[in-house]
Amino acid sequence: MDFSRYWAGRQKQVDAALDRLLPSAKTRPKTIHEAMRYSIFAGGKRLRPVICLAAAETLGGRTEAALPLACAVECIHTYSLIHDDLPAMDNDDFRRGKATSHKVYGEGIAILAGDALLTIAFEMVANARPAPRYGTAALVLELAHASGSQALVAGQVADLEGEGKKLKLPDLQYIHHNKTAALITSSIRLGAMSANATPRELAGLTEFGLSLGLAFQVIDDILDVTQTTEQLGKSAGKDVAAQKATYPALLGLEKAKKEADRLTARARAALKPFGKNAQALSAIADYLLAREN
Ligand code: GRG
Repeated sequence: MDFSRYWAGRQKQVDAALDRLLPSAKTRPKTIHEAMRYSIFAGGKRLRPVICLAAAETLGGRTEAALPLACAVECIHTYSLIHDDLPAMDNDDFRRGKATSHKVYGEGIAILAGDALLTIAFEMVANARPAPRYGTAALVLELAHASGSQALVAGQVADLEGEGKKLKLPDLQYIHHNKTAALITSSIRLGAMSANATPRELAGLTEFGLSLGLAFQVIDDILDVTQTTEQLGKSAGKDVAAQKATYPALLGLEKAKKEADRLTARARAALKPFGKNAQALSAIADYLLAREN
């Protein structure tokens, strides 16, 4: 498959759907809608929505059915980045190659833009067409669990509280699992649910998502120490500066790279039962391992 073309095509579909589903920048109060759109369209990779669509495709589902769920996940992800960049958290000036939300709109509007993106994500899921096996409540619950205090928020709490402390590998794995892998896994599960996955199919794709999500964060930690700010579009070297526990810090760069390879291989192995239908998901796993930003 022509992977670059595949990815660009999916990004375009996601961008068009986000544009349709978000209030226009002229909608009153304009500032908040401008701020929501500023961060959403700042140039993210769209990994989570693209894997959501690819999971649906693996099971023969329709892209149109998965798109609102894909957009919802991107809204949650973008809210988490806006809040993570705030002075009270990671205090960053630069994200997706642009000034962070609070630098452009001020802290108050940045907090509210995050809140509004979090909220509209659930509106998108509630308005999505349910599948025979997965009603609206099941879809809402899936996203709520992945974004809540026992997943995404849990990871952020552990990350904040771990700064400057000597964390061990299991602590780091807990952070990665919750801060990163939970939402990535949920993106895949939502795509699979939109395609009316059987329990067995859902379990297989969940296994893929967990390994992919963990690999993604190990690679992110590696890129933080090997790439420049310009290459990343966000501040490089932040983890070392904040004395954060990361795979390179705990294991060294070489072992961290081996761990990323091992997790990616585990992710690909979980796709075996899906054969050729999982071609796109498999290519995504390879692309993420080789990525430079
Ligand atoms: C504030 C509740 C709350 C949570 C924040 C997501 C997060 C938790 C913090 C952001 C910083 C970080 C390193 C998160 C881990 C996940 C990650 C690597 C995010 C970056 O994802 P990409 O590379 O970003 O997909 P783009 O900009 O391409 O969408």
